[in-house]
Amino acid sequence: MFAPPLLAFAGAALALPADMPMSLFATVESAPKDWAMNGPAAKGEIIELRFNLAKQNTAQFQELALNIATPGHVQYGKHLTLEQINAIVAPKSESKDLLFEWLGDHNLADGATLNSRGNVVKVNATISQAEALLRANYNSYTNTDTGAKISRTLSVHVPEALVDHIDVIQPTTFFGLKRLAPKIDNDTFHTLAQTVPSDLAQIYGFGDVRNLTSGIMGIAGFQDETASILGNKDNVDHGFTCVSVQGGQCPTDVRIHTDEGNLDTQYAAVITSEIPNVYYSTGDGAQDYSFFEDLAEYLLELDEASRPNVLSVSYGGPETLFDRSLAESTCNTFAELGATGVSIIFASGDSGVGDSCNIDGKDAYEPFFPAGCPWVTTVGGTSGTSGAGPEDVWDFGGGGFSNIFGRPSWQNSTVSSWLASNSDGNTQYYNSSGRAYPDVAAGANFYEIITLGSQKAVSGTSCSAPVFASIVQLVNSQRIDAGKPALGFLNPWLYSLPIGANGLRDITTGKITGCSGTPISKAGFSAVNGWDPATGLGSPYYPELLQVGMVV
Ligand SMILES: *[C@@H]1O[C@H](CO)[C@@H](O)[C@H](O)[C@H]1NC(C)=O
Ligand SMILES: *[C@@H]1O[C@H](CO)[C@@H](O)[C@H](O)[C@H]1NC(C)=O
Ligand SMILES: *[C@@H]1O[C@H](CO)[C@@H](O)[C@H](O)[C@H]1NC(C)=O
Ligand SMILES: *[C@@H]1O[C@H](CO)[C@@H](O)[C@H](O)[C@H]1NC(C)=O
Ligand SMILES: *[C@@H]1O[C@H](CO)[C@@H](O)[C@H](O)[C@H]1NC(C)=O
Ligand SMILES: [Ca+2]
Repeated sequence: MFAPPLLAFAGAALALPADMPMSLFATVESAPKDWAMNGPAAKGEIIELRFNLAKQNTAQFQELALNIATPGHVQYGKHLTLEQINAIVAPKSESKDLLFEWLGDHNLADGATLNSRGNVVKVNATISQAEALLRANYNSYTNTDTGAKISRTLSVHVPEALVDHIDVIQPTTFFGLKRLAPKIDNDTFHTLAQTVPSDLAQIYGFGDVRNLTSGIMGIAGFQDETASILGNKDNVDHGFTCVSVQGGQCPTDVRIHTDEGNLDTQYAAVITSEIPNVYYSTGDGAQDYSFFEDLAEYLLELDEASRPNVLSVSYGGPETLFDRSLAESTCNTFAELGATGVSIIFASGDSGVGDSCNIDGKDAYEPFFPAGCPWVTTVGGTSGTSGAGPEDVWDFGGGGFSNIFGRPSWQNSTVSSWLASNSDGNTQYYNSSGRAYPDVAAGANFYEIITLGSQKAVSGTSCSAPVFASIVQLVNSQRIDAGKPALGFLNPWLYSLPIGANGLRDITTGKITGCSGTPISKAGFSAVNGWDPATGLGSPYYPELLQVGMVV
């Protein structure tokens, strides 16, 4: 980070009038229901304000990113460097200049920093300064579950002249991403059959994978989920490298008890074996609202050889909880990371079609984010992986339609066909024009893991994501050995494969549920022949996926 030279030349061209009109930039009606208001925030409290400058040419960039991911296109596989991406999307220098001028009017320009990409400005301000700058009223809130305390405002303003120059201002109206890791249930370890690595090897066909060492398998960790370097019992010796991003914790002891980190790293290691695994333990930063985007920005800044080929992420939360501008900005950053050649894999969530199933006072299915971002590959859950299968739907796997992101072209005909024959009804409860997910599925039920040195079983699409991601990494490592580029953003390719063969096995029985205790009856989506919003295109079958993955 560096402080930019301060606008020596900016005065005449850009001057913001002292009495400049202010425009409403963002507002929410109230705090989310688990945040109780305590009264005004302390005027002297310091918060780190973050401004994402507006990127340029987003549509043009996304068309290019799509071409790069579309088999048969002349640009397929021609991944971009960060410099090439910046050349298209970097904010106008006028945007930065205007922002610094505005900050300067409030004596905040001197301490402000610009990241090396030139799109994020941060500055520490007192609550009084932030309130004057943003014409805001910060109150102090306490989370009723965790006791966490934060200061937020229900509305934020910017000078009219700056509205189009800024994409995101936080922390303002967004209450943060806390407690969004999918639930991991301990389940009944002693009475039910567990899914163990050898089951997955048999069902997904990766049992006799040869010794691969090329490429990097990436696993994301957030919210203080550290991971033990003690492997699964079938894989005791195989570990990972932990990289601390933004102050995230790396294990100092092999006996770490966080389940999510252990699950993700243990199953990635079991499947990818000698391929280097990197666990990106990502801290919250000054506030806790932007860690998905922060990790994506971190990975973009790496040189190509140190970037992972796949990033497995088993975290997310209801789309309604996210600030819309931040969700859009994060999803756009995922598009950039995909265009550099990284396959981003997210868990679809563990609440079926939703928990509270109420959006803005209306009964509705509750889609998940980032599961509903069109630039990631979203993995739903299956059952039946303990033993030899067959797989059916894991009842709680997340599935649905985004209310923020529209249906992307690569799933248009697939989802249109499903809509035309959909027999689940309840169409008034979801937005069928939104990006539909999941894209694929993998086992979510009763995975045996090692935590604190002993076995336990966990369930969730937190299991599914690292398994699908690791199988994609196996293909990537062999592509790299063959001198081919990694697969990058997967979806246009996956949706172009004939359904039910060529690497993905159609799941046709079972139904995801959700909305229990709400007025919506028979909520859920059934698995049917072909794509469905319970299991997507189906679960991976490695030998076939490798075959088609090597010739694309
Ligand atoms: C804000 O203050 C914190 C705590 O001193 C520091 O870690 C952070 O780097 C500061 N941010 C900026 C933009 O100066
Ligand atoms: C799972 O087990 C741990 C430790 O055994 C316990 O602290 C935790 O509350 C349990 N979680 C659930 C959802 O039962
Ligand atoms: C796999 O290859 C690596 C690097 O060549 C080697 O260190 C390792 O021992 C091999 N593992 C097995 C199981 O053959
Ligand atoms: C439905 O989804 C579209 C995006 O496809 C969005 O523009 C629209 O606002 C959504 N409608 C509702 C009611 O959320
Ligand atoms: C999406 O698919 C439908 C049905 O196949 C078709 O009518 C429509 O033109 C397609 N839209 C786009 C943007 O391709
Ligand atoms: Ca199906």
